[in-house]
Amino acid sequence: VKTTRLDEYRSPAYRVDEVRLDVDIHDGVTTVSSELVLQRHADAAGVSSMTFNGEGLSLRSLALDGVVLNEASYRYEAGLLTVDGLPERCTLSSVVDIEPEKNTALEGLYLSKGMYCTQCEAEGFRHITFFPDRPDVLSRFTTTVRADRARFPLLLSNGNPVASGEDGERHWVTWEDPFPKPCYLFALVAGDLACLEDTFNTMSGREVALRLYAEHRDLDKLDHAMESLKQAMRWDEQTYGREYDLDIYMIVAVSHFNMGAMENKGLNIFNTSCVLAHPATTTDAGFQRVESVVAHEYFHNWSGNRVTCRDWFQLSLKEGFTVFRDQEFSADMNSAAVKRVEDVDFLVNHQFPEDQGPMAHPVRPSEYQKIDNFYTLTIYEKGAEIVRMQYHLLGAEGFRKATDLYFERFDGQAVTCDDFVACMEEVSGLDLSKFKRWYSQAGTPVLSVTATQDEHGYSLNFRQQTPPTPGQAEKLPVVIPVRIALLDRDGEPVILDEQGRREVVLIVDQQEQGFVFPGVSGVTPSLLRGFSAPVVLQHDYQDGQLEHLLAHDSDGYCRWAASRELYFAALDRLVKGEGGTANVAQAAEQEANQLAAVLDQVIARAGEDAAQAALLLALPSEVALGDRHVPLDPGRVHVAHRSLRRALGHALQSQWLELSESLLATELQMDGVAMGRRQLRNLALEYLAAGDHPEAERIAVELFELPLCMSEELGALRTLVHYQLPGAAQALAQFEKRWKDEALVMDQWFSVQASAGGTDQVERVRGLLQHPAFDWATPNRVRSVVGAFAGSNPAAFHAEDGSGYRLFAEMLAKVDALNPQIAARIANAAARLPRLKAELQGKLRAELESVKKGASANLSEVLGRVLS
Ligand code: BAL
Ligand code: ZN
Repeated sequence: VKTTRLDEYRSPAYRVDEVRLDVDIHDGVTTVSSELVLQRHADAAGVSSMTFNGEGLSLRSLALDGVVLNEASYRYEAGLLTVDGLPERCTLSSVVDIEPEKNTALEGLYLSKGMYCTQCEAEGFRHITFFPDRPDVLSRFTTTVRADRARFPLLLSNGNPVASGEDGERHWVTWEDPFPKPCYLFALVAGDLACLEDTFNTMSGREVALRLYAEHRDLDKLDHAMESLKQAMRWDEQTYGREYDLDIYMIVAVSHFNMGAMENKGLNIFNTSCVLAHPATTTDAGFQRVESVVAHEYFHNWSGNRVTCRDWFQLSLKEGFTVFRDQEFSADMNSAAVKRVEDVDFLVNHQFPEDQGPMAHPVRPSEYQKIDNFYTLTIYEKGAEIVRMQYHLLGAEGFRKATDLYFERFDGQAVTCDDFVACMEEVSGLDLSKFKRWYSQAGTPVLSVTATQDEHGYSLNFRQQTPPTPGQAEKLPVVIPVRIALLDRDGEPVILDEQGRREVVLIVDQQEQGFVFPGVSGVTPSLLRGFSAPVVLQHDYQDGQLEHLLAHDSDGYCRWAASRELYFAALDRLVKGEGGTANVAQAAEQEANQLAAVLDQVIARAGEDAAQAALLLALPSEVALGDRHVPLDPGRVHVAHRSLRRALGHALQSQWLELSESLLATELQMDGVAMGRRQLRNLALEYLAAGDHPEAERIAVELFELPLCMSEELGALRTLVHYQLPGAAQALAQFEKRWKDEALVMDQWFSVQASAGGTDQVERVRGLLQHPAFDWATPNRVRSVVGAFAGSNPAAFHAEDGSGYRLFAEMLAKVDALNPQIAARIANAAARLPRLKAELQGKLRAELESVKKGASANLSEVLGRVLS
């Protein structure tokens, strides 16, 4: 497999100014005719040959300026068409046949439940026609789509419809996109879909038609996406001064989709899971996800489409920035403090492990084999944190000036992360050269802090170190903005400097650095407020300080981080403790009794913000606990986690019972407050069940029988199944009967079972694969079983006898044969291999090695790194 390297980047010899496509859809074979208007770049004088990507295309004819080319003047091999003898300006025409019906990899043009649709990012367009498939070739597209009129009444592509016609039983529509774009933003849809229509008046007074398409049966599930879209459009105008530029904005929901959604110019294509929402079928988390993904794809219209990436090494230029934008949007639409903690929770639980394992890579990688494998949490979430740090370094006003400059200067261009940072520097006068190490160095920096008190005052001393990662043994210090406050005995932040500030940002950019606060004493440090940098913070808190932070800190992140520290300290002791299970249970009781007082205070304040209370009261996940222990013994971690859950359930049982019953709503509300209350109640119910409370089953069954919404129904089902309460089997059967025709709900049904912890669960998961509704070719269904098993069921996945690994390997091979991208993504669950205890490492290694033998390039790259 070829490795692509950043330092080998060369600009293309020819531009493609115009693309005229004709896509003629017939059952079995689609014929794509294309005309590319090529123009040699001024700095490529003397070059007269050009290569075009093309994968699996059946070439029917090729012509240059209308003259058919014979086979002596071109070569098509190994996915590349090379044409020689090109003049400075010319038109290359080709006709190819493709077979979308056979496309199970879901890259390029494919069929999803009777509808034709496309996915071209990153390198899907080469499966449709010949093209220089790279993001720095920007072209104006005109696309004609032809298909049977009765079966495919709707024919869509990017831009505006400019002509249409009928031809017997067939019809055609021509679309013109006035904005030059890279081919990864090309999209096409042919289907029979229902449409929800609305309009949006932009800040300059233009009216934009908004059209959301889904299967007819799902028309009632589009309102939330439409509201979210309009809010996102307004927010981008108000926050970034960015206005939408076409007359139509379309979103199409499709069932078979590798990603969450795709920002194709004017024609977004969405996984149904990220656009459809209805209280009866969608959880509250699902509602929030729709809001953020709709916004994310919309924001790409500027951060990604109008200004795009020069090459795929710059992927975080658009993804990190756009994630930051969608996070801030969601924070503004909901509770900012809760949103920040949720985002940090996700980052530390998922991106940090990626950064600490064999898949670690910089936010701007320097090489890759398959770019699809680099749509990672590092590119997205860590990338967003890097943009967030720049936002805070410049301040809101400075950052806005810098983004204005960026959008204005690079509109219509394909640029780099350096170009983005250069705008930040130009506007602020800051020198960010050292800061840019965040882009090029992989690994999560560890920031150790010690506090000392002497006659000069209170001092904080920092030491930073970034651990080695594959291919990067040595690391330089990075620039770490550390936002801090020092809390007095009443929990009030003290004055820190002569300007009277009670919160300051310390810039730690040396390996070791100290800061003195004269005259300050008797304080508790509140560190990394707002999670001001993506680092692992280490500090030995004095007795009672974490409890003090949890009780008093005004910073939501620091309260949450204090709760994590307390839970992890207790859990770590249980994992490390000697003795058998009986002793663990006893030790867990003691730990729970210790924690009870401070958790009781959180519960007492739950009325202020139920969502925040739920975040503070939830134990860190079993997987997160495992990540703290090397060599990892997942069985031991499982017992420790389960024991503390049970002990906390028991120690606070009257509080959990009270929360389970008092938070019950009588009518459905879908606002943040109501969602927070449901989240807290579901958590309380789980604790109640964990503590074997006799009322747990009754409450869960009542809730399950008469739920107000899917969050209640699924919360009850999860409690019944995960705690193996007697009503579980009946509830599963009832749920299946109720929802068998709702694919997204059935995904949840599968996922609840595949993630039900317990070492005896491997056979149960194997059974799910035999269910008639299980389908290897549907990514959402595969994720709901294979993904949930490998990612959220550590006890079964790491079963001592290796049966979980065997099942995992079998599933990977099956998925890979159909859809390499999905297989490679799921394979990331094996990245903890080097941390496992020796017996398990050997078993997992053997299984992965056997899968690797016949693996696709995508899967092979991931397994190669894991096994290296
Ligand atoms: N560009 C791929 C999907 C997304 O990040 O929006
Ligand atoms: Zn994106």
